[in-house]
Amino acid sequence: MATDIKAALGRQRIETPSWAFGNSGTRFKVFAQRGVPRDPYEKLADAAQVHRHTGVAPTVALHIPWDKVDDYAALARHACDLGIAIGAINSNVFQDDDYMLGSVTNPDPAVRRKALDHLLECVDIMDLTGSDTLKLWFSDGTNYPGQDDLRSRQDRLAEALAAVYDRLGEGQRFLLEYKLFEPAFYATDVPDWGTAYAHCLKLGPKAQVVVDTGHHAPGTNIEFIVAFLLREGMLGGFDFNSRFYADDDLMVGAADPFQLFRIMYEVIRGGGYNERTAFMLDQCHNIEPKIPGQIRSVMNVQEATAKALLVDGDALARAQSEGDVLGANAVFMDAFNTDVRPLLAELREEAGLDPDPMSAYRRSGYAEKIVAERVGGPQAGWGA
Ligand code: PSV
Ligand code: MN
Repeated sequence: MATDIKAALGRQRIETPSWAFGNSGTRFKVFAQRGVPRDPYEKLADAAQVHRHTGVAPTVALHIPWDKVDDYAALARHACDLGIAIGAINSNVFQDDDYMLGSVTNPDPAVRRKALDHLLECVDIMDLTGSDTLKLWFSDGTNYPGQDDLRSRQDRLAEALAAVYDRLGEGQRFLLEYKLFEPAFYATDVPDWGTAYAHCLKLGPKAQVVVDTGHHAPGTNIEFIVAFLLREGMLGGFDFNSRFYADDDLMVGAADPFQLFRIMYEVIRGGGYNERTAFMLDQCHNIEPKIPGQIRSVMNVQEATAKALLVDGDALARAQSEGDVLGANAVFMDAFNTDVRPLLAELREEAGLDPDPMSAYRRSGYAEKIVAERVGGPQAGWGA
């Protein structure tokens, strides 16, 4: 049993986001940290540290244009030299003045064309980097009732998605992300999983939904959404993070480890624990150091996964079929309350890693090295 669980944990892959290594903050203040990367190459070097100490984070997602470079093939080679690879390409149609009234749903056809060209450019970058996943998030929406026609905006969105879908090559897919609100406050054009699901369903198997755990109303049962999407073959992956209030982008598993466990249970139960589901982090480390913030997040996902794998399926099925409410709940809680840290330490040692990635990183001297070496030049951050 423990051997099976360890084997399953050994196969786990968690993707880090390049933007987690740059400076970030709130609309009130972005705090600069020393040693932060100045370009995408340095971001990849930091991501490689997360993989070096955890052994389960071999890919890093890019965000375009934050990670724009002249030679994407060279960037992919750099990743390879560091022992990692480029993961999902994240599009960005939310940071240009032209997008004030929307990107692909903008009433102005010229702005829509510009947004679509960017999305198609992201597919070109997939070709150049070997990435198989495009992540689409649209900040599009309206702030005031009557501001624009809700239905026409859906038509424009569908048209753009179809054009991107048609451009996808063999083995490529896009993941459509939804978000309840922000930056639009009255109506968001892709506000929920249902809207994302309906658009993807119309297009075909290369379009799937991505669940960003921070993009729901308080109290939403995210694991239900996960179970449903998996049942329909429409769950493409996760943007993992934690929230207390809205889209806080805090470390996954920090605010609600029980919720993360419940999500991972449904992933396993629904047959989604494999390479077809992208387990990505989408976080910003505003006040904590970034590389250990990512290491901690990866470990939190591993711990939730280990606990979910520990759920005794036979005992649970028996209790459920007998209508034993408390018994079934106890099976769940027993797994959640198990201390899986020794098991994960053992797994790391067997893989030739330090059993404690956080302290291994601290002892490596990498943090001091980047502070000493990365002097001068503008630091990477939102918008760079
Ligand atoms: C939007 O809030 C989002 O979750 C999307 O994934 C963006 O690309 C990402 O955050 C940027 O941090
Ligand atoms: Mn996200």
